[in-house]
Amino acid sequence: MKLGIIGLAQSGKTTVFEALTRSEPTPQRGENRIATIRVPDERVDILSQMYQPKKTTYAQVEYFLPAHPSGQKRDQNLWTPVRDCDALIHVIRNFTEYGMDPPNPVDDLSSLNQELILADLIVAEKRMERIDLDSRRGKAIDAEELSLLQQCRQHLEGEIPLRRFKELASAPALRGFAFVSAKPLLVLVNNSDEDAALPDSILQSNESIMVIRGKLESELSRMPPEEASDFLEEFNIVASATDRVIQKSYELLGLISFFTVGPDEVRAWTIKQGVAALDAAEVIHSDIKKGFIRAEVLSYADLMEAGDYAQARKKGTVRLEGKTYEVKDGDIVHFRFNV
Ligand SMILES: Nc1nc2c(ncn2[C@@H]2O[C@H](COP(=O)(O)OP(=O)(O)O)[C@@H](O)[C@H]2O)c(=O)[nH]1
Ligand SMILES: [Mg+2]
Repeated sequence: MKLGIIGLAQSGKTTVFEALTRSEPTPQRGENRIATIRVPDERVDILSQMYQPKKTTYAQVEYFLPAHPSGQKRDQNLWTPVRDCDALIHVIRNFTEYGMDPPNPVDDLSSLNQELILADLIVAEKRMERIDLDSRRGKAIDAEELSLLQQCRQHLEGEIPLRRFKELASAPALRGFAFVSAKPLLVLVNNSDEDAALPDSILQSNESIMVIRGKLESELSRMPPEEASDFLEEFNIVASATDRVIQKSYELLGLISFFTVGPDEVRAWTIKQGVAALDAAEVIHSDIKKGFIRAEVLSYADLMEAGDYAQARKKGTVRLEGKTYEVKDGDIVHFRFNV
């Protein structure tokens, strides 16, 4: 999962990136920054204690901070760096700083949304012009593509981001355009240190919204945990910014984790909710999908209740499932396959 950080200049993108990835400030400016961090998951910790494997592998998420502050000028190439991201994180300034205008989260949200919409509109219209030209030259055209693009244009002209239209946003025929307003969006309202609340004004928007205190949380993320814990209490922070943002991103993208366990490795795998066992197998290896026989499944909760795998088996909570079984969050899966 790759998450791209966007927002107006001085909104705190760099600060938030450093908080989320626990990275040190860098003196370089104008360079892309990318950091891969593990998805914290207590279940993986506990499974690892239980199995004492040679290796423990957490799921991973990539945060990407493009070099050029996005959302500044009307240029269709503005968003090129984030076109391959799975979702976007929009950082909005909600702190006061000497020499800056008072924060206006609602305006900032809407102006960035407009930039996303405009960029998509340009892409859609260009493509439609091309199709029109082809058709006038007697070339065959893809009627489905054209119809989808017309729908996009209609929504975009109405200033509605494509992410509001789930089916359209994920239509395979449109995938190549990588529409930026179609990407899932998480809005991070960047508050001042003392302020833990979401501004009322922004609650009416249809977005997925969270508060972050970027500056405070980037400082906390660099402290040794013992030292940080006092501050967490003092500032009433229940979970680190990293944990909260990852959790919300999983929700937003409809992602879940399943686990494989054994003496060699305990590992978390990330899949979309609703994925069948056969496709979950492919995430591990294409051979497992090809030779799929059955999946032996035990839920994490049942394992915890039973105490260990053998007990769970005795209690009958270990199940054999077929190709179409929908893998659930927290499933511990052993694939049986032929190669
Ligand atoms: N008070 C306060 N200042 C912040 C916060 N986040 C960022 N800043 C300050 O705002 C300025 C711009 O932040 P920066 O992360 O460079 O913004 P960017 O231009 O979006 O990358 C810097 O002086 C930061 O120290 C915050 O949460 N609270
Ligand atoms: Mg910056």
